[in-house]
Amino acid sequence: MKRCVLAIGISAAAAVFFFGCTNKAESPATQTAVEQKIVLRLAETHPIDYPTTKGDLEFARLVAERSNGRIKIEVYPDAQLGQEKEAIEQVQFGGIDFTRVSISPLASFASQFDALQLPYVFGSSDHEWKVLNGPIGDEMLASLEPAGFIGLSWFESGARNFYNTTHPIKSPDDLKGLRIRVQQSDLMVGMVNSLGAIAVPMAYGEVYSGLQTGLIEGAENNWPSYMSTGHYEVAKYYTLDEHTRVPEITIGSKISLGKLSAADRSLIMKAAKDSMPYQISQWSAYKKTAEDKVRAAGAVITPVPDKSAFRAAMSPVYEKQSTEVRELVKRIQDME
Ligand code: GTR
Repeated sequence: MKRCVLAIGISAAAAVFFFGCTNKAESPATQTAVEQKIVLRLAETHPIDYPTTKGDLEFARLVAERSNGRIKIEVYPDAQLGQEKEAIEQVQFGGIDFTRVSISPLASFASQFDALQLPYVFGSSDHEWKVLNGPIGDEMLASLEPAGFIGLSWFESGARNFYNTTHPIKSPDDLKGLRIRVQQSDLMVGMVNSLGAIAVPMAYGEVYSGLQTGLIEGAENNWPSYMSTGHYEVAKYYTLDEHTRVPEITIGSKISLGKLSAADRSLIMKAAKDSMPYQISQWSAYKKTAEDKVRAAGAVITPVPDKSAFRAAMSPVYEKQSTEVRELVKRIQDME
């Protein structure tokens, strides 16, 4: 008797679509898979036109092209699969296969990542990329495995700046007493508290309403995020203190990727790396558009030509770091 089976399973590892017609009389060895397609999901917090999402789509395009359409990565933008911390947890448990996140919330799962988000640890974008593209970057990606992640690639994130609803911030003293939203990271809480402000860890998607309702008075982010979230509409004082350059990262689930063949895994890992130049190329144009839009909307931009007062005020954060992080910081600083 001939029997057709359509099995669509979203396994913990991957959504695998398998269509096969089998004859009950046949031995398993003669059963043939008509088509086997692997569908994997990637969670992204930003909108579809944001540079990181474009990088994700490039990653997916390369994987599809190089597997002749056999492996499909579905990109879910706009935090459709959850906010960053939840997306990371899902990846850890294999419920989502990949996510592109800031390393800031990831550091709660792998504390060595704090070395990359300390204030002013990178002197410039060139310094940051020298570190990420060198042995430290490779070691950091590999170091995620014990936590259940496969570190895949780095994306550009620019520098983060403080903004608020009430007044221009010209010196660290101007931040005192302000409730400032930070990413869900202990280091970020410590950094903002060291300025005499009150750190409020909160998911990215809640910041706009937080600013609007007065739950918080400020936050901090790069030009592209300040613009794409519309935060500039409700918090118009933006200070160019450039306190951090927090890399963006794409991670895969060790559980999901562990279920693929070694060849498919390396195809995916190479495609992720190869998507980096495209994302970086998208960044500068988007950043310029963001800056123009924010300025045209009447935001008050405060330049900080001498950042030493901000640097000094945030330096106590370094003292709280573990030996592992301090050693990494030393190596990072030696590369400047
Ligand atoms: C952005 C980053 C996001 C998210 C956000 C935040 O710059 O690209 O992934 O981490 O910051 O502040 O939560």
